[in-house]
Amino acid sequence: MTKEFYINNRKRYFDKIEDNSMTIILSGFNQIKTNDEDYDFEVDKCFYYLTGINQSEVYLVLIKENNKVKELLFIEENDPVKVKWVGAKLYKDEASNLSGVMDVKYNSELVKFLDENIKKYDKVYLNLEKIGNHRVYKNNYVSSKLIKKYSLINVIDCYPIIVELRSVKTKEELEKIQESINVTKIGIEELMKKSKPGLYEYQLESYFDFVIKNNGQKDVSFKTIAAGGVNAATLHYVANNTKLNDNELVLFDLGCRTDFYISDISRTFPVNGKFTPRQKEVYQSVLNVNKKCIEFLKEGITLKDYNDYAKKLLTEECKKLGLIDKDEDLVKYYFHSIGHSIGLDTHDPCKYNPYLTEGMVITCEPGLYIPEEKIGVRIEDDILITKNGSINLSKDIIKEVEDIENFMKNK
Ligand SMILES: [Mn+2]
Repeated sequence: MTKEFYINNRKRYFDKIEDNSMTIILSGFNQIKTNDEDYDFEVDKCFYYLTGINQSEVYLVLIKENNKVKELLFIEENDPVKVKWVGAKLYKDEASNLSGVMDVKYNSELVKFLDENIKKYDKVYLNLEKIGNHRVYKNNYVSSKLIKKYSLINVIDCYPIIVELRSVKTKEELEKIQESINVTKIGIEELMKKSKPGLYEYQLESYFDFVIKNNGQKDVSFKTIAAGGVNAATLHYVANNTKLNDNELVLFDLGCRTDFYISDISRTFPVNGKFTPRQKEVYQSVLNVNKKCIEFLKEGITLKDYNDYAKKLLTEECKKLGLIDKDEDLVKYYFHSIGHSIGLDTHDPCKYNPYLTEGMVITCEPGLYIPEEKIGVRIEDDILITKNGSINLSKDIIKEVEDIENFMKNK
């Protein structure tokens, strides 16, 4: 993304907040993994959305005073010894070039700055995401400290405001998501080409990882689900350590991320390239629902409408498959929701906006899980909501029975 994207995001944020206010958002801290090793740093996505900076311990301070705006960044100063060991962190001009924030100071100046300024403003916006949750979450730590230290009373949570902005994607964001989907397509085709009985799930998974690493500065969206046979009946199976058998299906739920913009795709195919008659029946049922739900999506419906519609269709399919007689028994074979927003996060937050609006990207992921038959099928696409309907951004990733069988025969 260019810095104009982040400048514009801050402008949209400023339009939504109250005057005479200060906003403080942190990028996050490094987390110790063990001994002298850290976990990979994962930037706070609200911070990233406003700055484009992926680095720990960077603070964004936004001031809106008499409807004028002031933007500051506080970054760590480079230590020459650390530079020799792990490389340099951003210098001031680099932080400016990425974010478009011109006033960059060092973290050593932050406390003095806050001491002198924070009390001048009627309202202080802090990121209170997940406060009250049992997990200690990045910004909460800093927010709690600030509230205590400065006896802040008028604290407003900026998380819902940023989430509302994030849930509707711009043209640039859609391009990143599309790029992630396109690479995922290559990866899935590689899996279908390499699939054969006798491989372990993790061996097949590794061909996807290769495609991701080999396609530029990308990463997987989340831990890949590679589930053969009965394992596919566990929704978030990630052990991926079972041998793939002849005449079984394998379910992949995976994705790629480009500049943190993710794709989230599921495909299910026969390990040996040919569906059994029963597998084909179940697969076709899920595919019917997938296609009807994609057609159903458009601006103005709610996620509840969408979920109810999917359940109604899946209930009909389960009856046709001879799995259930009563509607309430659907839960035996389908127990998750039909879709979620995607973006900088795999489950991108959008709960503050009950109605789907143009520019949102929502997954469509019906599934049926029948452990007694060792069958689990999920088919997931990424769908752009428009005024009059929807656009399937992953329509080029094959999913028709005939196309899968032909592709795997000719691999
Ligand atoms: Mn999903």
